[in-house]
Amino acid sequence: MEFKRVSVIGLGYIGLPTAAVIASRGIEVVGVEINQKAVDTINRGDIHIVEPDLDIVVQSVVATGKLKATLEVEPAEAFMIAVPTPFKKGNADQNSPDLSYIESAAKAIAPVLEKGNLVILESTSPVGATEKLAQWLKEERPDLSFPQDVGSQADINIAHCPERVLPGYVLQELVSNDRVIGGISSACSEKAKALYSTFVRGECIITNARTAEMAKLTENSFRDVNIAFANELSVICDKLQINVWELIKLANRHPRVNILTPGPGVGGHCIAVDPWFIVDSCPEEAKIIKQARLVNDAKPHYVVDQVLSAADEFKKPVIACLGLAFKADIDDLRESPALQIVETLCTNSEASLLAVEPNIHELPSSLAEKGVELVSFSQAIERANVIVVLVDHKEFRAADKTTLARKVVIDTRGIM
Ligand code: SAJ
Repeated sequence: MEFKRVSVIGLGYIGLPTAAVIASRGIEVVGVEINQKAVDTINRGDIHIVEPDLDIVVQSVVATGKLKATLEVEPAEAFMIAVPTPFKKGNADQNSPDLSYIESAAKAIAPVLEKGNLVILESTSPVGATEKLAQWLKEERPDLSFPQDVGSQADINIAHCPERVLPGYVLQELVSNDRVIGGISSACSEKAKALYSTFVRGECIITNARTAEMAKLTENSFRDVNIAFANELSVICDKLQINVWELIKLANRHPRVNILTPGPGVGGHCIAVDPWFIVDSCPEEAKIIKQARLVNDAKPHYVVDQVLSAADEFKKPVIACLGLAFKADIDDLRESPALQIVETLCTNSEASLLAVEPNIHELPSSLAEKGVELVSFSQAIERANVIVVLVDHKEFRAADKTTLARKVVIDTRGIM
């Protein structure tokens, strides 16, 4: 099965690297994006997102004409949908997935679909979303047949193949990770496997669409639950006056124990979102998964309380917050517990606030407007009496710890 022309719908953190990697294999790729600025940037050979080495790959495939970005969907043999699936923010303890971007993508693809085409849903999705995608396409194109069950043969092939790459390592992981491929029918799975085999060196494992959907949600929920365990331990240890980092190191010496690392909360666009898709489908059954979300979401508030009571000891408190990104060594501040903590401190404290974030040059307006200053590590240590470690960036890990001797240090990452 040869693919000459592939379309990727949504050129964001997953779609753009996927489009560029496929194009680098010599396949013509048409990337579809609703954001005109992103289209122009990509067609100039530049990128609008931060991911190591992606600029080099995009520049080269745009220069050779293998990748172009457009606003309008064009005919292709395969369509890969990589659009966001956020949740509709509800109450703090109930969030439902918003599939409207997938629905819009389906409506955009439908007019150009031809017999034999393959449509792949890459976006992280609740169980049943791939079947819904098939339904939306069918409503738009009653002239074509769509797969119903595992044994069916149809004009259009539909599969779910969730992305599983780690931000910061996307180009390596896109190629080296194993892929779970869940076709609505066996024929869909085989066709999708043929497409992924053009650029994936890991194994492509076939299952059905519902299992593939659940596999992705399970991976991120597994991590969320395990981080919640570590976060809960950190709060228990504070109360019992035990050093949680030493405790975890000791417990992890057991050959069958591997506790993750506590932190200021769980950020990013996946781990704090995906477990809710399982809770939304099975609210009565998903007890641990839901509780883990609540434990991790409560951690930033716990850190704020710790900082406020430390600052209370000073007449003129100066608080330095080390790190704003959602995890180490990246510049991504979106959905970051560190940012949430600094924003809350701005509102709840009279203290002067300093922020150190080696990966950005300018503070987000939510902090700049409230008088937070972006300073260097050494300036922060000199001026602050309370130091809060929020992200374990390499610069902080390498810092000379003796400079902190006379400070109150709240180390949410255990690096000091
Ligand atoms: N974190 C901790 N303690 C830990 C590990 C992580 O507090 O021991 C925090 C991080 O600081 C961060 C958050 O969890 O705030 C998430 O970071 P992460 O590195 O665990 O994951 P992401 O969100 O960058 O990427 C995840 C990955 N999923 C898994 O590792 C199971 C990635 O493979 C997925 O492709 C991605 O979600 C996604 O797109 O779903």
